[in-house]
Amino acid sequence: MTSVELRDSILHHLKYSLGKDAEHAVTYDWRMALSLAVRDRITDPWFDATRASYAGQHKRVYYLSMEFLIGRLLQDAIVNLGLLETAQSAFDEIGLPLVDVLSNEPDAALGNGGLGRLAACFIESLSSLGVPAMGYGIRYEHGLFKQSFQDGKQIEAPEDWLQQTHAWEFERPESTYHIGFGGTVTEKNGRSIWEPEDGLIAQAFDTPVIGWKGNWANTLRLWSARPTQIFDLDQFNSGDYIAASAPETLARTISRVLYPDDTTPQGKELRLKQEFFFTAASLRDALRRFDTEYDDLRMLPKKVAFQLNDTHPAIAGPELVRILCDERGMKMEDAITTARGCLAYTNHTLLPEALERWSVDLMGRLLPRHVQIIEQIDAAHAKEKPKRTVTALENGEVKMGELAFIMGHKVNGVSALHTDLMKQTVFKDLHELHPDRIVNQTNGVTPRRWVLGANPRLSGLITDVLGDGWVADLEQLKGLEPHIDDAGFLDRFAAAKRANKTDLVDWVKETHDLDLDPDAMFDVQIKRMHEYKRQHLNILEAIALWQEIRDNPTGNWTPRVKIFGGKAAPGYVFAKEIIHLINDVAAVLNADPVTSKYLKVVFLPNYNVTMAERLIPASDLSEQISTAGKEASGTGNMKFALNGAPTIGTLDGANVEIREHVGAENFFLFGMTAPEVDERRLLGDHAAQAIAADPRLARALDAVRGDVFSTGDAGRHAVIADNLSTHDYFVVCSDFTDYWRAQREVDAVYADQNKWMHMAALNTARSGWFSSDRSMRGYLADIWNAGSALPEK
Ligand code: NBG
Repeated sequence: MTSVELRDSILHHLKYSLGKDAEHAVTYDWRMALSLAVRDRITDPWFDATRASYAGQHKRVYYLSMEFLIGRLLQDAIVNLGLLETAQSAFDEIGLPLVDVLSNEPDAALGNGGLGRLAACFIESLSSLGVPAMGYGIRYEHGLFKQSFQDGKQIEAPEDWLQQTHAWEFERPESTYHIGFGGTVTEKNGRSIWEPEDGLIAQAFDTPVIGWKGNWANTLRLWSARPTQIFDLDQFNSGDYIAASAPETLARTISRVLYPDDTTPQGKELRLKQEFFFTAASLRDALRRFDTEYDDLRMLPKKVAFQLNDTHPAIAGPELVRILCDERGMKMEDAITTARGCLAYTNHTLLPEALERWSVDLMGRLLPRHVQIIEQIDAAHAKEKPKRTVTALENGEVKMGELAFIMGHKVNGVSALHTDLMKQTVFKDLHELHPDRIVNQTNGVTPRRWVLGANPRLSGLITDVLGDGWVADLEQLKGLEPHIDDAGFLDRFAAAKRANKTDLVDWVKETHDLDLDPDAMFDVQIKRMHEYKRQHLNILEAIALWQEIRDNPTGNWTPRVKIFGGKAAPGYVFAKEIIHLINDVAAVLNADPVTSKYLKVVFLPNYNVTMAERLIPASDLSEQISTAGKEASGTGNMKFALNGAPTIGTLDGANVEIREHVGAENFFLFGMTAPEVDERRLLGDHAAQAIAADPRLARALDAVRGDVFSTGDAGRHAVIADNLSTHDYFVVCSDFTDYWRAQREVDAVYADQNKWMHMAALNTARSGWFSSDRSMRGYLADIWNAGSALPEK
């Protein structure tokens, strides 16, 4: 497509789809027109992919996920279609900067963090690999809340991405399913029949997801809830307008908002309803498709794979059994075996408090038949493993992790360490019963969005050296290694980083009126706020460093800016305290005339996918400092490494594998290992001991406890100091001293820019394994037994 053709298509949509005259069009109109013009280019490959999937009778992969943190879609689509330069020229002619048009798009935050972003990367990789696949989720009207700060405290406001028309989706009024809740189960001719009492309609909205080079597109199908009955006309006519629209309001609540929590469960009725709502609709939809092609249900495991992204869709097990058995007449045991052949489960956390459990009372009220089926699943499992069994139903609760494990033919962890720990801890007993069921699939990230799209400068350099094959085969980045010492390579690498930093500095100035020095090291921690991620360890180190610079202002300090970004779940009080502390520390440090040229702290509000795309390419140092054993994998860690930011981190999650790939000498390791953490906790007074042994830590904690960062409001941050000095579950104090040591090593290396850039470039060259294409190939081979439908090249 030429830029003239693209321009004409944009103008056509502006006029005929949006009804706008170019003269009066605002940025929103141009963005919509461009999106529609680009969407037109996706439609043919999308139809072709659908046809090819049917024609080849390929096995289909269905990725069921409560969250798809897709962010903005326009630039990604343009990049994958190879239309970036074309779009640039088209808008040069129109006379509007393309960046302004692209940044007009709302960031679709239909997820909380890593789990949702992973789903988005996977669906893009499946398209890039040409695998017949579909993502199923919920079309939340309101995604993750918007965060702002008032006096340093987090304020939440509703997110409203659907206030504007969503340019990418196709509404499917004809693709609807009735989803029932409650009611009774009756027996008829030996069959159980569930007769739900209430119900609502799940309606599909489809977003095409185009893969690299536009060869294949899959569908992200999101369900929206609507009532079976719009409103009660009698009530309306009698004047009771509110009661008249009650059923509608109630039904729509199901897809109204995303639960704003990641690693804590909800235990709320609405949440269970959301889970069943999208899972049931997705299964029915997939079975409808299967029925158009095959008439033998025993073929199901050969033709259909359902991947359960965490336990949120784990009700898929009993629901599929119910459909096969009650509705399609399969024998219960066959139904269980057939369902298991299709289902697999990914676990994303070991935090015990995060594993979903539902009371049998609640589940029985909403899904009476499913509770019966879970009992039968347990019974069948006990029969299969008579010596010692593990059940999903226990002490009046349904344990969704166990249920997903028992009903999955494979269960996977998301990094090597996490998978090992799964075997040793949460699923120890089940693993002993089914030693072949747990497999590892280390997470990955899509290079299209996270390198090519987000970091055009670095990408340009890589392509100059290697050609563009690396985009589809990221391990080719290894080919950079022999060039790192070529004349000019490191200079160009450093220049790209420096230019990215300058862009960030300009943006921070413009949006937050803060002055940052692009020559300072940009030390970045961006992720959800959680005690196990230990943003408080990072800020304590900043405080200690500040105190030390004040003691010795003429010392040889390496200038640093500590950048934070991340949201705290609205109900997570302690995480909000940490935000407050970081903001208060920032205010004091940034105003210090003596130290601020060496050390600044910035907390950027409303961290989201778009902000990550801006920050990661401009980062020097990646903070991955969770308590060992707690971060299942991490995926931000991979994005930083790929973009040439070495990690300071613990042996946790995928950090372990990143360090193996980039080399121990290119990774700043500190802290206890997972077994050491467990052992350390056995010492009742580990925090007190650590504080007694490190005067720097003691002094930093005193400053937190005292008035230094409290602007007269004495004791404001005492909760944090007290927590850390007493039980300190996440062993912040015990890891502090080694963290400090590693940070000084970082300073020393950074002071030698040549050495630093060498290390940074090696991080890029050696991180190609962390592509989500590699992850998807692993799932295809080890879990789904499926493959690409594209002809081999
Ligand atoms: C998160 C983990 C991360 C991991 C992502 C994706 C949940 C429940 N888990 O470490 O905390 O990278 O999942 O696997 O959100």
